Amino acid sequence: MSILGTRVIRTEDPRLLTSGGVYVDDLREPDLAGAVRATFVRSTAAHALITGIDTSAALGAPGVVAVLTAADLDLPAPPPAEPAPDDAPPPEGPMPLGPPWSEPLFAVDRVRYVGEPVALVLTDAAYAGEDAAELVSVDYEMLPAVPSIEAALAEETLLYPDAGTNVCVRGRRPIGDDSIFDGCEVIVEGDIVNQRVAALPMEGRATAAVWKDGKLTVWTSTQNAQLSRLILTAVGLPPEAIRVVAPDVGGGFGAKIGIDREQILIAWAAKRTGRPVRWVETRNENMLGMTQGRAQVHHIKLGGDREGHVKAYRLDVVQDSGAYSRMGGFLPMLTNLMAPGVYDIPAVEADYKVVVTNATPIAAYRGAGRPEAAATIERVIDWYAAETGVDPVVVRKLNFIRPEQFPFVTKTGAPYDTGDYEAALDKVLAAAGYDELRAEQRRRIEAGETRLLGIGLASYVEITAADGAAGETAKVEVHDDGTATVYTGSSAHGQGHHTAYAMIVTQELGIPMDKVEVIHGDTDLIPDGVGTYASRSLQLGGSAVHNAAIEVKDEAARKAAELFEAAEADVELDTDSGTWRIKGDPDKTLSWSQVAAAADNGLIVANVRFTADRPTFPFGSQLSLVEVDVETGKVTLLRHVTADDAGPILNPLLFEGQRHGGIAQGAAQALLEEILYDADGNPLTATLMDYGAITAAELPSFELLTSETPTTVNPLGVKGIGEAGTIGATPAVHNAVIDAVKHLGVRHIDMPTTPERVWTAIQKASSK
Ligand code: SMO
Repeated sequence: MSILGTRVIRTEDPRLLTSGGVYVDDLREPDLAGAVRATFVRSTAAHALITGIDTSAALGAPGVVAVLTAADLDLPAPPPAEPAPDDAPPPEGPMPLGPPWSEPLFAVDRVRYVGEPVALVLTDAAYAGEDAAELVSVDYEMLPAVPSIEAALAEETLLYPDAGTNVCVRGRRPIGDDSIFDGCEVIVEGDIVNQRVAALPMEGRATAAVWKDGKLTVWTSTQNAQLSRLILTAVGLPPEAIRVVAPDVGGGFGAKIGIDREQILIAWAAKRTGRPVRWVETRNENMLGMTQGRAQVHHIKLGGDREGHVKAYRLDVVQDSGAYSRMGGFLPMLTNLMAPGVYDIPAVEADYKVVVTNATPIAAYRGAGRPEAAATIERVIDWYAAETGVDPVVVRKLNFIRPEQFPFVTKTGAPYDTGDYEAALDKVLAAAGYDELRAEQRRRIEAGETRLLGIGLASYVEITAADGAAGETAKVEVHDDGTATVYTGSSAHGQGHHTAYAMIVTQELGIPMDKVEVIHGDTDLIPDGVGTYASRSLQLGGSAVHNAAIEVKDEAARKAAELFEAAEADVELDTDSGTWRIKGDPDKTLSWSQVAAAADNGLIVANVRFTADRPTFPFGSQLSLVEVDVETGKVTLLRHVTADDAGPILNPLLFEGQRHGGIAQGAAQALLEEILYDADGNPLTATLMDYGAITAAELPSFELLTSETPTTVNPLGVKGIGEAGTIGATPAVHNAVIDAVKHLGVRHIDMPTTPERVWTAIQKASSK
C-alpha cells in the first residue's frame, strides 16, 4: 500500500490550531530573559542627505539602554549583498554590484527610501522604544525624489552620484533591429506594467539575538537559516560562531529568503551591548521595510500571420530595484529566460535593465521574475488574438510547444523538461464549459445587461529548482526505540514540509508517521542546507529525504541479515507493518527497534545531499470567469478553474493548499494590490487601511483539476507547486477583466484592475 498520493491530514495542524505556533516573538528561551527591545528610527525622507543625528534626548529618556547609529558601527566592511539564490542558470551574469552601489547597515550620510534604518533604540520595556525613537533628531537636507521607473530613467536626479547613472544592472543581449518582424502580417506593440506589490506574510520580520560565551545565537523568521547565518557573518564572526534558529515562520513568499539589514543590526546590537535583544516589526514597518515584489515595466512587440501563427516576440524589461539592488538586480534575467512561455516562437529577443528608485528594495516574491514573464506573454497573446480576430484558445493551441518536442530548449535558452500544454488547456475548457460561457457572454451583451462576463485564459510554464546543482541536504536516522528523525536543509514556513517528508519516510521504511519527527531550521543541528524558495523543497529536499531513507533501508537490510543469520538477498522489509522478515518465512520477524539496536550506537543513519543537474518546468492552464459591472467598473471573480501540473502529487491536501493560496495571491495582483508612492517618494500604502490585500471575502472557491506529468530529473518525478498557482492566476484574471469589456473598445487595462481603472477605461473607449 502506498501512502504517497493520499490525502494525509497535516501533522503540523493540531499544534497550530490548539496551543498555536511558536514564532520569534513567542519564544521564552531562558537565554532571552531580560532582553532589551529594539525600535528602529527610520527615514521619513525618500531622498535626503543626513546632516546631523542628535541622540542625546533619546539617551536621556526613561528606560533607554542604548541608541546606536552608523557612528557606532565597529564593523570593517558593509555586509555582502544578499546572495542571489542562483534561481536560474544565468546566460550571462549580472553586473557585480560593489561600491558605489553598496547597501549600508545604517544609513550613513544619505537616505534613499522612507523607512530606511537610521538608528536603533534599545529599551528595557517594549513600548518605551517608540517614544524614545521619536526623540532621536535627524537633520535632513532634502533631495529631489526618484519615485518611479520613468524618473529613474530620466536621470535628472541620481541616487548614487558616484555611479553616474541610475541603471545599476544591464542585460547583455541587446535588442536588435526590427528584422525579426519582417513578413509579419499582424504586429501588436505596447507597454505592460507589472506593478509593485507587498509580500505581506502574516508574520512580519522578527529577530531575537543573544551573545553568550563567544557564540551568537539568532532566532529569526526566515526561509533559510543557513543562508541567514552566512549573511550574519557581516557582524564580524565566522559561521561557526553563529547559530541561527528559524522557529515557526508565518509565511515568507520570497521576502524571507535571507535576512535584511535590520536583522543583522539586531544581532550586532546583542554582541555590542552584551544584552539579549528582541525585535518584532509593526505592520507599518513591514510595509516600508520588507522587500517587495514585481515592479517591472515591459515594452513588448509580437508579430505573426493573420491566421494566428506567432512568428516573433520581443520583450524589453525595466526592473525597478528600489533604493538598493539586491535580488532586484537578478530577477529580470528570469523574466527574460521565461519570456516566450509555452509557445514555440521562431524568433525571440529579450533584454532588460535595472534601475534604482527612492523606494523599498525589491526582491523575490512568489515566483520571482517568472510570473512577470507569464503575465506579459499571456496578455500579449490576447492582444494578438483580438487583433487577428482568432479565438484566444485557437491562438494558444496553434503556437503551443507540442508534447513530442520535449525536451525543448526555447530561444531564450530555457531547457523545458516535459509538458503537455494542450491537454491542460483542454481539461480546463471542458470543466469550465468554455463554449457555454462564451454563449452566455454574448447573450448578456446582446440583451444590453450591465453585468457582463469576462473569460480569461492563461497557459503558463515556470522554472523551478533552477539551482538544483546546489541541491538539498537530508539526514535520516532510525533509533532503537523504532522512531525516525529527519533533518532537512529546506525550511518550512507554512507549506507542510513536516507532513510531506514524514510521508516519504513512512513510504520507504514502513515506520508510522507519528513515529517520524522532522527537524529543520537550526544551524547547530543542520549546518548545511540550502533552504526553501523557487518551489524547490519537495523536488530537492524531498528527494534527499527519499534517497536517505533508501540508504537507511539498505544499511538496515545488512543488519537484519546478520541478525537472521541469513543472506542479505533473503531479507525483506514489509513496509505495511514496518517489520523485517525472511522471504517465505512469516514467523521470523524483526522490528525496526531490534534492527537499530544492533547497529553502532543503536542508530542507523544516512546523510544525503541530493542534487539535480537540470531544473524542472511545471505548467498548467487556468480559466478565470469574472463579472464586470460596466456602470461602476466593479469586478467580481466568479469562477477560477485550473489544471496545474507539477508531476505526481505527493499529498492532494498540501498540493491543493498551495494552489488555493497561490491563486488568491495571483488574483490579488490582477485585481487589487499595488504599492504606491507620491511624487516625493512618500509611500501611500504603508498600512492595511491603504493597501488592498485580498481576503477570502473577494474570492470564490477554486475548481482544481488534476494533471500529472512526471519529470525524470528526480526520483520522485515531482516539480514545484508553490508558485504555479500565482503565475497562472495573474494573467488569467487580468485577461478575464479585459475580455468582459473588449467589445466596448477596451484593449488593455494595467493591473490592478480596480473599479476606478475599469470604469475609466470604459469611459475613454466609449468617448473615442
Ligand atoms: S519568490 Mo520564492 O520564495 O523563490
